[in-house]
Amino acid sequence: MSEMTEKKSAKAPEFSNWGRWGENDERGALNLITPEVVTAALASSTTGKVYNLAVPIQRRGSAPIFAFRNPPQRLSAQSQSDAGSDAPFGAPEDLGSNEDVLILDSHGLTHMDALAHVYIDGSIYNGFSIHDITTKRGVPHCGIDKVGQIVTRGVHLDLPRHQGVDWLEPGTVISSADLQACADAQGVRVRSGDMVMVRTGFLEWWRDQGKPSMPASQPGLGLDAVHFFADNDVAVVGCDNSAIEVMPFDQDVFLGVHLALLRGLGVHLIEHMNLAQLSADQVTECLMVVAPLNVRGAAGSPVSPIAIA
Ligand code: UVW
Repeated sequence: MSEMTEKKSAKAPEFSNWGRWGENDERGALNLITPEVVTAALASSTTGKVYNLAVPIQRRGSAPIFAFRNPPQRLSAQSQSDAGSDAPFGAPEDLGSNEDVLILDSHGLTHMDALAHVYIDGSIYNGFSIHDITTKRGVPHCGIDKVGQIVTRGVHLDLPRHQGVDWLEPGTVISSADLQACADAQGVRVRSGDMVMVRTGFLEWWRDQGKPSMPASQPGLGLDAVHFFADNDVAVVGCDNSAIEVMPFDQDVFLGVHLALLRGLGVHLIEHMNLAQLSADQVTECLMVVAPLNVRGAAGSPVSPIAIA
């Protein structure tokens, strides 16, 4: 399987890190996480309490799933019902094993979007052509396999707590000023290479509503919020809602925030983060560790982001 490197003369978008780390760069703002950023991030862990920010992987009830995606399935591949099957190979009759087959959409529950996730005008981040991409091979450029492992400082911007509400109402558009006001109130200054996690309270609202199928309206980032991440050189953005950005889309720009962050700035995204425990414990800064599955050619991966407060 040859790796084509076809590149079209795509026009760089308004928000752009294209070329900043070289014309062949496929990792985008992850380049901001230098060894100095990693060692400085270690100091943001003060209590040693560890949080798993993923929702459970189960068919229903963890988070809403878009209708064009499938709920995850765990099927038993082997169980006590197969007991004795290894006896012909010398295994004792009462010895067996339990194993599963997992069928997971890469972008279902808590997941990371690779930079190849969204395209427009024939290209993804850094101008790589979408014509390299095939269903059999997947994405040869900017896939989740280019991420590796992420260790950096996490900044949790808890908007509902800052605004004195349980959650932001569906359709609330979050601006740069909202993010800055929350950071100021929390006494935290966002630094280059940070992972910023924005809590909207959406998952708590969704549970309170009796877990409806994908609500058409959710609070989330508006187009203006992109300035906050660009100005602060943020490496990764996470959110507890389904698409990072507000739904319906801000100013009717379809996937506008996805395009600006992933395609323009090369900022990876994590959706459906479970931020409730960080909120309960009022954690605003922590050490973050995220390792997506190293799936060659995938445009995203389920993740279990680990926060160490
Ligand atoms: C969409 O693209 C709507 O979804 P996600 O970014 O959650 O994978």
